Amino acid sequence: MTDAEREQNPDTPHYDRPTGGWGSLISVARHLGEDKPRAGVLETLMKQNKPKGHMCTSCAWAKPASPHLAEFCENGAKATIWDHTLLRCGPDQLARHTVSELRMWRDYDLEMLGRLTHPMRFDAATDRYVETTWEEAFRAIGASLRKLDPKSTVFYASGRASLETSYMWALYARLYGHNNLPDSSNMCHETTSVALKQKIGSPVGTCILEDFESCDMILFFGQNTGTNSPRLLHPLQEAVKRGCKVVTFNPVRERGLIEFANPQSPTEMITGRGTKISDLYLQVKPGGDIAAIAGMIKHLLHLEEDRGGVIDHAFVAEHCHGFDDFTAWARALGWQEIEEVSGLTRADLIEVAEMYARSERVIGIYGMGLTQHVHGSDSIGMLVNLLLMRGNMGREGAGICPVRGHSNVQGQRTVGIADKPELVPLDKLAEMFDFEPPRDRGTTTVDVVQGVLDGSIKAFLSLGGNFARAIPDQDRADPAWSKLELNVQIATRLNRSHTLVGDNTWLLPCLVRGEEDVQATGPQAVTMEDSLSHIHGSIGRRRPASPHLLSEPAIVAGLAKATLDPNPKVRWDDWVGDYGLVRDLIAETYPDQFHDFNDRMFQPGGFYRGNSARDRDWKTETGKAEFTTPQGASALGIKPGDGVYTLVTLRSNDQFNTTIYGFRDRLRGLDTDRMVVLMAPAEIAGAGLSEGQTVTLVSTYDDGMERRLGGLRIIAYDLPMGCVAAYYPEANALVPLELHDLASKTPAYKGAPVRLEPEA
Ligand SMILES: Nc1nc2c(c(=O)[nH]1)N[C@H]1C(S)=C(S)[C@@H](COP(=O)(O)OP(=O)(O)OC[C@H]3O[C@@H](n4cnc5c(=O)[nH]c(N)nc54)[C@H](O)[C@@H]3O)O[C@H]1N2
Ligand SMILES: Nc1nc2c(c(=O)[nH]1)N[C@H]1C(S)=C(S)[C@@H](COP(=O)(O)OP(=O)(O)OC[C@H]3O[C@@H](n4cnc5c(=O)[nH]c(N)nc54)[C@H](O)[C@@H]3O)O[C@H]1N2
Ligand SMILES: [Mo]
Repeated sequence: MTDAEREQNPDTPHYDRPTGGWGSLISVARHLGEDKPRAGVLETLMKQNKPKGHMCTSCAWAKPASPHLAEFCENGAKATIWDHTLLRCGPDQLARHTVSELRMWRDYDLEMLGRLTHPMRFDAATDRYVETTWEEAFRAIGASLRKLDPKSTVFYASGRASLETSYMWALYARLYGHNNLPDSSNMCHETTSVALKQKIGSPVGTCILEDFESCDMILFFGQNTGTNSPRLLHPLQEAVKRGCKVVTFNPVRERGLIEFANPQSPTEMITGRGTKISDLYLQVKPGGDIAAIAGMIKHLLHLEEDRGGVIDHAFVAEHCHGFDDFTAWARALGWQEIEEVSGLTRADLIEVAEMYARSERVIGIYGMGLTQHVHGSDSIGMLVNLLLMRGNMGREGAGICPVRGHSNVQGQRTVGIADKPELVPLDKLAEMFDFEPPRDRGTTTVDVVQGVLDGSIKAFLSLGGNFARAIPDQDRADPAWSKLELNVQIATRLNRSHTLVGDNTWLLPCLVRGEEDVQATGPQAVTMEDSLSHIHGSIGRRRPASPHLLSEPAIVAGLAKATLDPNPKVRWDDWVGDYGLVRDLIAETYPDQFHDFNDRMFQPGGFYRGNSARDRDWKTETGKAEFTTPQGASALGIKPGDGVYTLVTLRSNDQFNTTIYGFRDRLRGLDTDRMVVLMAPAEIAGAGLSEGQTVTLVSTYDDGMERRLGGLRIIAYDLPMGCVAAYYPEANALVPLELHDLASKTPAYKGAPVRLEPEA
């Protein structure tokens, strides 16, 4: 077994203390100082992720039934501090800057203006945002939508809005007449929704928190736990202490998967020593996961022939389809190709395969490292293949566990925000609300950008998020936004999408989840679904940042009433007065999963809405779990070579998507202005470049379009050969829109081909 610690190239930047520990406490304390939170934020934090408290607005990881004293992590704390800042961005502040000027600002500086306080509209004459009233905004937006063809409009949602808001948003779109309901998932885990549905008949992961108590091996693919879902480190640490083996596949040596010190363990805090997480850390090349898993599978097939007892034949025979075709493919694939594409050695892959063969209950965890590739669906299919071979699906302590992003992104799909009408009970909606829902397919993120570029999309309404900054090819898309006939942004802080204005642009500020939401029947609660399909109630208790804010349900209702003809079955005002009525509608629409919703919403640990694949009920085309054969050994659309590198876009430890909290990527030992490109030392030397030199990255995607990003400083970093890494969203101009997962259209943010041009 290799010692994960010793493998780190000591000459490149890294962090050698455990994740968590004092480092995370100090970082939280610093943000408490720098980000100007309002008094009482610590009290709010202590209630976070606990029954009758508010659910964190950062990641979607599960909230346990018996929470820790502080059930929040460093990044959850940053998100809360960010939400409850003292800084304010209202008409007075925005009168000082033209929108053209704001468009040049960094993401960090835009959000640092503070919480949006008033509804505003863009005034082209002065090139500024100016105050408006809610009545005027709803009236004008409704009137614009009434003039447009519904099919030419898009209702985007970022994965933060509650189940109640999301249900209303999707219903509003369908009553108006379209399924153009992309959400942030279309840039994220849509690969999961499509691939898992096809392969195991359920679009979400099969694991629940208890599985972490009995698994004996965890395989981690492309998910950066220490930064993006730190509370998962707790069950992980407990599993490791029980003797569970962990193997990580990731091009970057992410500290959270190497060592973790629990800030709530006095011993670990005093000794400064944490728990080693990964037994084996394999720096797979970007896009090399299909090959890596294929190598393991080849060895498993070999072991089966050699000594038997490796493949769960009974399970495969009873529950699966496609085994022979897939194993024929794996047998035919040569080790040379496997080693080349994965960048890993046959010996290492055999070692993991042996560990896997010895393990009885295995969980496969993954994140954006698998989903954001041209053949991302194939990578997920390979992980499913590996798990199915030994019956590690639909059994306690085993299964597949995609770690979702936004705190309610999974739930948004569950309650109807879907561009794919077949996933929504349209007949039921038709009956409940007495209308004919649209049945045609809606738009994905990629379709939306194409539609904005070619002019077929005329209106864009955004329920949160920062779409224009999160998408691929943003330099190409930027100028097109101003041509929209209507642009509506429901938001909490100013961001780049709000600066790409047209004549009819509206900025509608809303409450955050931690704020008190009082409606006609009193204070309201909302709900969300975590990554493990558990539903939680959430109550905000803080005074709103401004008296002019409305809740998201109230904004959706205000827009809908102004857009649609009255319908006695659609009672927007009643629903806003009592969100419990919206939960009743959700329960009526999805009775199997949401029955007795209002009674169950505060169940400790959340209530489980179930998963057919977990029960080995395969809702696929064949009625069985599918072994699938990938299209090739690499997940990349374009292979590196001859001065062409695979660009991986990364999140730092100091950001939540396009919200940049600061500039320290502590867990990677980096403290930069983010305009950097990371490269293996040997790669820098081989290309005749030197550390500290400034370069331009140029896309080599061959479609006649120019894509460049200059001013990037080279940093030597412990990475595999053939790839470079830069930060998201700064590097998004280099990701071609057309380069996306073939099955789901999730952009290939982890696999864009680039070359380097030295700057003078
Ligand atoms: N603090 C914080 N928390 C967050 C977020 C945030 O920005 N900040 N974002 C939220 C959202 S919306 C999401 S979707 C999740 C994202 O969380 P993750 O799924 O962790 O996403 P990333 O950080 O983009 O990348 C994951 C990892 O993939 C690795 N990787 C890149 N290419 C490959 C590859 O080809 N193969 C393998 N095996 N690994 C690869 C990268 O090195 C990185 O460690 O986190 C959520 N939580
Ligand atoms: N290159 C590259 N690009 C990527 C990725 C990548 O890994 N690499 N990851 C992709 C992924 S996984 C995702 S999920 C997308 C993220 O895409 P989005 O979800 O669209 O973007 P966010 O950055 O999360 O949105 C931040 C904004 O949301 C608003 N906001 C915050 N809280 C609330 C709230 O409670 N209500 C409302 N209405 N608004 C709120 C604020 O105004 C804030 O500026 O980006 C994708 N883009
Ligand atoms: Mo995401």
